[in-house]
Amino acid sequence: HPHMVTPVIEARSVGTRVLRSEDPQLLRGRAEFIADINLPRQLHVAFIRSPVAHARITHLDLSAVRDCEGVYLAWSGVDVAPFCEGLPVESAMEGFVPTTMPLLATTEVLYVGEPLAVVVAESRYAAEDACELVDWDFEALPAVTDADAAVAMGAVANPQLPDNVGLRGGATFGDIAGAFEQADKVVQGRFYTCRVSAAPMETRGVIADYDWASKSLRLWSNTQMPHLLQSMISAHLGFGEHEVEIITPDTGGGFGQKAHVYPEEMLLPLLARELDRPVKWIEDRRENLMAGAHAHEQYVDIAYALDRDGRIVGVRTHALGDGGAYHMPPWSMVIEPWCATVMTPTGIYDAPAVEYTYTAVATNKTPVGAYRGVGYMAGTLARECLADDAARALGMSPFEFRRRNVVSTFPWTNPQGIVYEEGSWLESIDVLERMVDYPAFLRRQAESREEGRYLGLGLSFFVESSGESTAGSHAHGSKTVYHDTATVRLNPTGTANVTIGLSAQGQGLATTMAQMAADTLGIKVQDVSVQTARSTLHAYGSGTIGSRGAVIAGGAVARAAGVIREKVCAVAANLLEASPDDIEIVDGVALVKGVADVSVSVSDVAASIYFDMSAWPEGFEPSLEATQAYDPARAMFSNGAHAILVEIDAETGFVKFEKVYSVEDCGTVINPNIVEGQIRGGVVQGIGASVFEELVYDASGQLLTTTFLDYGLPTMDVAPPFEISHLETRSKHTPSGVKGMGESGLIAAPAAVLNAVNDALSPFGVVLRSLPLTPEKVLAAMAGGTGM
Ligand code: MCN
Ligand code: SMO
Repeated sequence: HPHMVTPVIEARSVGTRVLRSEDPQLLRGRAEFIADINLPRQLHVAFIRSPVAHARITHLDLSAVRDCEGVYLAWSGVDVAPFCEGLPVESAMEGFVPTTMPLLATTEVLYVGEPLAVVVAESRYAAEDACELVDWDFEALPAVTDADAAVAMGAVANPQLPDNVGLRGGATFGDIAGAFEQADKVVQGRFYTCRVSAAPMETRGVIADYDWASKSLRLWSNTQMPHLLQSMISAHLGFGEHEVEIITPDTGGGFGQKAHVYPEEMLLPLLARELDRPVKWIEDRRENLMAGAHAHEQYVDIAYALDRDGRIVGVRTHALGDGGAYHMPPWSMVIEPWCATVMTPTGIYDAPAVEYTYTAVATNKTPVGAYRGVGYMAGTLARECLADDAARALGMSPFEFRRRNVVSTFPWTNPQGIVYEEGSWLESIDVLERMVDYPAFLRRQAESREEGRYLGLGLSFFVESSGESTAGSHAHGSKTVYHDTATVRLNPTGTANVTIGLSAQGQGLATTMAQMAADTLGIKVQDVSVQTARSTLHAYGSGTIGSRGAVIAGGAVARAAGVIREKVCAVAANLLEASPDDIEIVDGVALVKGVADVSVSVSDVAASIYFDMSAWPEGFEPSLEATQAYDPARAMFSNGAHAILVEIDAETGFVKFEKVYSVEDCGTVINPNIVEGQIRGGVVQGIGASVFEELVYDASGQLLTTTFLDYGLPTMDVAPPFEISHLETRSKHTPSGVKGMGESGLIAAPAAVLNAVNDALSPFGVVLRSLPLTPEKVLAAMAGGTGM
């Protein structure tokens, strides 16, 4: 996109710790989440969900439900099918086997929690009570409950995927066979990332309101992808796209789980139209743990061929993902194993040959979707934990092994042909080693072992493909095209309103986009108000995913503000009798460069553009509102590392977190407070996914963890203190040199945790490779001396 000229910004608020403009509402309880919204005449929705993992529906009678007091409607899959066959997931990837997820199951249920029927009543109580009266019968079918069983084909999980395979693929780059034949040493391992939930603080929710007179549908959803939802509703339910408005209120976290289109979001518009009443559904926590997209579950088998000097000469990796019962719209069950292999095999290492394969299989469990750094987490875990295994095998420090293999000259093209334009990969090793004071740690570790205390330090280095864009997607061999806009309006008083096409779930986009706009316009950040995509009627967006907000929304804001800035300069030049090229704007004042006392305020310029034609230069077009799109020309990679210090309680096997050291390089940091908050939150989610969290199924496919008593989220009492260093290798391709970083914490922390635990366990001669690192597992390793 060479035509996408972006203005050069003189940073004034970018890089400073501007306080989040979002927080006053959030902290004072004045935010408006979807559950807070109530429409006149609204009715309430509850779902009847499958209690079994896999069965044929032999009998389903809703008449008692319908007869229940306060019930307005009850529908089964048979009632819904004429309106919509379901949510199809297709892909241009060769060999991809599509599925269609019904809005309500019709003939078979494929996982516990799958929606079977929907009930609308005057209250949620009435709806839930009525759900109890369903009269049903099932004929049990064999349940496929893990990926290995799916491959073994003892039973079929979903008749739409007769081989249990959603997609199988792979590729080889360089002489991989030669690398392994000639290797001095081969290290390898099978790593397992357990099934978890993003568990956002706020569960999902939908409100639909249809007006038959104007044929307009308003749909409130706390989705990360409002425009995709609008398109899906139009394509699959027959509403006019121009007659659908998606409204995203304040949202309490999405983390990828809300980056999908769900059956519930498709059903509520149909119900509102049918009943001519607004309908509301707020997911409860049990539903969220059962039916919100699950995440992560996969095995990664990885091997390094090493030469005599400890250099990686080949990487072989295979990921086997447990995708659950359907492709999760729109990303499919493939993204988790695909990202774990295609996006991560080389990391920061100069490996000349790569081979990967990936397989996504169906099981009778909740569909797996996106969760912060989807697939990157498993791929990074495998690669970085194998790096520590290799260092141990070579008798080398883990820093030294990485220094020996790191790429240090840029641009670097990896064996897959992906170009990395810049990075502080070597520097991040040096900085992290200094931060942890490695020699001092080794002394402390040795001393404490003598007292029967087991300390461990684990490292993890990452490269995050951020600023997800058309170019980034194409570089990785997927064909997604992204489109995002922002609108900037300068008001007569010289303040600005900005609208972006991305909805926000807590990332602080309103604050950081105000910083981008303020610096481009040359005004104070307090004079900019940002509206994130609360309504699809305004700016357009492809979704708050793939750590793209800073780069993409930031780029669109800078471009739109750049258009306005030029107009301000043109009028200021006219008023000051200077050339527009000689005008600069500093702190809300337009000056003639090099002339001290010739100036006019931006507010006076803005007022005259609105109200005083005499100020305009010849042929001036007086709009002070601009909409621009942005999609960067190149794939964008940020990088960094974490070192995590743990101590294992030898009595209980409990992993205690003493300290996290983080190095982050996301180019120019727009707001250090926000970036550091993203690191802390992401790393603590990574600690959760490595030690505390697991969605557990029994052998019959029953989900056992449906409350926060059974599903262990990390809380403040396990969150350790952080020390964070910023490196700033600017991108040449984005306004201000910004790169994204919103997923890095969760991408990289689990590898550091596993490496730390294995470092602590090294006196026992065991290596663990399977998450979560529960006290039972750690104690068994200490007692038995075998790895698992
Ligand atoms: N930022 C910055 N300087 C940079 C890069 C980023 O100040 N050089 C700021 C951004 O302006 C933004 C935040 O850091 O305010 C994250 O930016 P970015 O990396 O661009 O990520 P996105 O804005 O696209 O957010 C999405 C990303 C993803 S994909 C997931 S998943 C995730 C994450 O952000 N979900 C979150 N962080 C989350 N944080 C919260 N609180 N809630 C979620 O649901
Ligand atoms: S998992 Mo983030 O929404 O890309």
